Amino acid sequence: MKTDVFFLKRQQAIIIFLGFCILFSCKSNTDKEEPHFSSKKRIVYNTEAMEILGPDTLSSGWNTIEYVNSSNETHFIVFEKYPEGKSVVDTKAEVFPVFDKGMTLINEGNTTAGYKAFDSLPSWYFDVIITGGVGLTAPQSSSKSTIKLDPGTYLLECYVKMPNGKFHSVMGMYKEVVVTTEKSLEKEPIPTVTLEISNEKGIVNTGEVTPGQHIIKVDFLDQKLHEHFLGHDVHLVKLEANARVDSLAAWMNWTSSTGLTTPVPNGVIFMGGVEEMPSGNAGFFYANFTPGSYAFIAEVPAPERKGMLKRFTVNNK
Ligand SMILES: [Cu+2]
Repeated sequence: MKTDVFFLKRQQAIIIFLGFCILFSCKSNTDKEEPHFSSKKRIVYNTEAMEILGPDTLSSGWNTIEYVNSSNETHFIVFEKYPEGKSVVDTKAEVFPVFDKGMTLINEGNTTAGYKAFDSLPSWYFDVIITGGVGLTAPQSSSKSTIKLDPGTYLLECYVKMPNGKFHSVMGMYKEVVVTTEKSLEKEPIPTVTLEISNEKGIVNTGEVTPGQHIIKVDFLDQKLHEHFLGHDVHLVKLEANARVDSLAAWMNWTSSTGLTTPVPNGVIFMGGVEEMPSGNAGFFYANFTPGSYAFIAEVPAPERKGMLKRFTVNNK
């Protein structure tokens, strides 16, 4: 168990690092109505080129994060909580060089030596915890998620890949954010649809999706390391007539040369979701449904085999 946890942390560290090595661009766009919240404060992060722009600090507790993707790429924002006293400064000094060396070896085909290089990572880096975030969001659109944050220092990033294979985070799509001890005014949202995600049953939808606005809760009944060294999450996609679900499923694996690389598969429009969080936690996201074909899907290898690709249809009332 301990080994698994260590391995998971290491792989998370790898992913996080990939988001940092070099520099580039990501984005988002504007939003819709601000319904169902007690909070008066609107929290918006956006992307104009290949970066994350927005508040440097957030209150602790429930936060509704709106992601405005003004770019021509699909992006997400994942929140990674740093151990106390550590920040992106420490990452640049102690982590980036190690990942740079390891990834270079792996990219050269020397996988064993590459993973061996990660043994030089500082011990604190294995305490980074992925704590949710806003799911994949199509170009020129926006999405919104509500997540619970503890005080601390966080790294926000997107590791979708550019057509040339470079991670967005490596190109500059990351941001350090401090969550203060000041409590947010927000309350936990009341969902209209609840999804459960687990290794045993995949994604299970316990509510009917009807046309109109919905608040979707994602209950993480468990969490585990998948083949791509990360845990599971939930994204919403709209499937147009020309969409191929097998292409979408294959795309959700960043370790393949074409996986998680833009452009996204034809006919697939990402509408947000909730990024990975530890077992026992829950997050919320918001979507306005029109009649059509959709799917809930996790960003993991072989999501259909794991029950983590659930198609559904929204019918006219
Ligand atoms: Cu991105």
